[in-house]
Amino acid sequence: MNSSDKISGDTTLEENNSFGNKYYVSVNGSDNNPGTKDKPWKTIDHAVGKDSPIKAGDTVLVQPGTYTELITLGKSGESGSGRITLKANGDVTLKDPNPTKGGFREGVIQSAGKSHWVIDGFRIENTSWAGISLRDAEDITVQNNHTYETGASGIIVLPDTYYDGGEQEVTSKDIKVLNNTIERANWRWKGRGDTNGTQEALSIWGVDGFEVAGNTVDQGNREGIDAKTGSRNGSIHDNKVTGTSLVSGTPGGYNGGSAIYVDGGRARSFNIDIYNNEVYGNTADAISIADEDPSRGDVFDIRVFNNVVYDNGKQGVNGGQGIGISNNVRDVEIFNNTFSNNVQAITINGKSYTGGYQPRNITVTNNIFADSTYRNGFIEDAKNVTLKNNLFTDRFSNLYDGGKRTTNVKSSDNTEVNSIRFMDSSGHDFHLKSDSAAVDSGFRIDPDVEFDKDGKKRNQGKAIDVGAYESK
Ligand SMILES: [Ca+2]
Ligand SMILES: [Ca+2]
Ligand SMILES: [Ca+2]
Repeated sequence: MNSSDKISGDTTLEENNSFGNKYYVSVNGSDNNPGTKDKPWKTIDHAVGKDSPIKAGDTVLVQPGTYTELITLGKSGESGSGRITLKANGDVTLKDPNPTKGGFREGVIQSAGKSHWVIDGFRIENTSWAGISLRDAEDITVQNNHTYETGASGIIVLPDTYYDGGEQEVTSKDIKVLNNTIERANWRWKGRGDTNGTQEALSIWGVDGFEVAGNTVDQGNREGIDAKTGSRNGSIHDNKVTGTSLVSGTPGGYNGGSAIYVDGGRARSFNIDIYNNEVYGNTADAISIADEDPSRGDVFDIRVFNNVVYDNGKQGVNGGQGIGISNNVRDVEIFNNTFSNNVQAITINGKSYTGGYQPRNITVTNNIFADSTYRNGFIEDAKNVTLKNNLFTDRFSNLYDGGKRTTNVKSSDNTEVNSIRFMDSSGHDFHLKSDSAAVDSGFRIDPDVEFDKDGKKRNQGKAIDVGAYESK
């Protein structure tokens, strides 16, 4: 945990600079104009292009209307108050001039090697590839945008040219993606083998320092939020992710594809916090920590807490994990989450088709595993796993099923109850009734976690409560 303010549940949006020049774009403008309010420019691409007069600290205000153009950031701002803001000044819709052509890396707002920007408030729809695509980016905030039916990602940060793995693939840093709605991403992707609509709804690829917070990700064809390929020192918090993986994996659309995904890929990925998210109604898995390329770098130092994870997976069709940890992953803490009505609440399984070491040093504490439809959990090919002080319901009376090749799996002080006593389980209110066994039954408080999912102080009453919400 880098700072305590990360867990308050509040998302601080970047404000426009009060100084610097303001420039305007209007559908009735002309690119021969000076870009003033009375004589605005016509195209956004001109406003942000390399020949535009805008400079560090300036703001480009785009007046209401629909703009059909590709917008390429042609210059960089400076850090702090020198950032350049591109902002929708009302309802602004951006469209791809050619939504059936344009592939990998194209975004209706796009950049390569540019820094110090704020992109704020646009609706972007019907694109051939991404909505917003930032390559080799530094210190850029993307906030309050709404992407709809993008061919690939709604928002993606990625390397411009280097894809061979290792540190060289980590080419972006200090990226914030805040309070956006990513709706129907990967809309061109029809299923396995289809080369259209690659990547994920919200992709953080090779980024050192990121915050993905307050976003809604809804109805993507592939995965939801993915921090991958060397992404590190970041957080994914206070997002809602639902309806992902509508056709992911195929056949039938139901195999694989996580709503929130950490994938080490071709580089080391580490120091990532996943908290306060609501992950529900996804076709396949909810949260997965994995490494698709164990030959180059592993995944470590991951914390998953205060998440509410329910109604994920299709029983009999896929694993439907609330959270899954797989091979080449170590040092993961999973605590104070509420899982309900998933196919499986948790799996820790290093059985690998790609190599790497068994998942190890995994602690699972103070979680609620409720009403899993198949089983609470499964542990196989894992080392040093501690399950302590979790509360669960299970018609088979098992906290987890143990498979083969496990070493040092410790299970203690886990409690089975007939009912968790949620406030309204069928209405998806997983706060606790006062007589819930989860109240005051946590075994410690993490010194870095001051608040519950609602931002309410932890450690009220006699002790911290189990699950994502503190009752009293
Ligand atoms: Ca296009
Ligand atoms: Ca790797
Ligand atoms: Ca308490």
